[in-house]
Amino acid sequence: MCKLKRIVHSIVLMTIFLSLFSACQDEFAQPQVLKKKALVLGFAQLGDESGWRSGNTISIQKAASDGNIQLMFSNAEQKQENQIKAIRSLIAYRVDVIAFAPIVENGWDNVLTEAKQAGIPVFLTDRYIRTDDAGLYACYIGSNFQEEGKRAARFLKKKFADEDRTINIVELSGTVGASPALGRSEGFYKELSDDSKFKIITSQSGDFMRSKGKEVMNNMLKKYRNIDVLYSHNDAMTLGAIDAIENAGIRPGKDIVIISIDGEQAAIDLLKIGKINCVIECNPMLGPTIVDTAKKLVRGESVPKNIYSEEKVFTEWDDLTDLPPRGY
Ligand code: GZL
Repeated sequence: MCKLKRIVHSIVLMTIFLSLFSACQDEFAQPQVLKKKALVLGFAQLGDESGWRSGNTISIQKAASDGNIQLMFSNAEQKQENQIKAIRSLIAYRVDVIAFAPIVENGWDNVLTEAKQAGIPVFLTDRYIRTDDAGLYACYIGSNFQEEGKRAARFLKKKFADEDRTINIVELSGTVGASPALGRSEGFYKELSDDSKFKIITSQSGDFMRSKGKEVMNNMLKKYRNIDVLYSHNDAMTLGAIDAIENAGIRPGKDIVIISIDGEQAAIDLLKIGKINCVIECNPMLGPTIVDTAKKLVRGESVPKNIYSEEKVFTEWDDLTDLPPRGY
């Protein structure tokens, strides 16, 4: 091989060597920037029974996406056993933190003890549990249901302030054993207890659902001829009850005064046209607080035991012209 060829050959070999070396050097010189693992929040939702619940779910899903956390979400379709199974799956998956809306107050100690033994923090949203061990959950995020019930009663006292006759009230209550149903009754009854003219002639559960609200109201109208007030624990049942009232040829909001809880757009629209007299807000938009609380708990920070929502009351006396869209 002539001298020139030998020189070209060695230049080519050197070039190949240098490019290989620099590639290796790149590999070692740039330590891999480990991608930070996204926080994993497991959420066991109770169902999809009302416009409130749909709004609550959307709020949680949007907040998880905005907060760059991974959400493992399940819907128990109104069955406690499904919620318990979902929480057990989240424990097995070893999520970083668990939140759930307990459909009823009782029956959670065993599964929450399992989560505690697995070292996974759990917090409650939207509904309370009844337990002797408050250490089983980090906090509660949601409404004060007794206060909502009291607000409903205060509206009635103002509405009937000038009447000294008996005021007959029928109560459409929520899911039996659920903390919003228990609290809304307790607060309502307590606030009315100092005025004997208010008489609750019956209380029946519509399970927070429109269809059952209509069915129960139908039966109440057949049994009681002298209903002055309907106190309904949520707007979904109220919409069903109004269908029944109108089918009976009775004027909702006039012949029967109606108080409803949640604050869905549909209820506000009926308030504006006089078919409902008072809407007590129950705020479903808990997503941002849920995500913020999940991050704090995973960082080992302490949080308040109860984080209550800010809520309003809308009445027939208010100017609702400029009220923004409710979003649920
Ligand atoms: C209240 C929530 C209730 C709503 C209903 O925080 O749990 O459940 O008032 C829903 O609309 O079904």
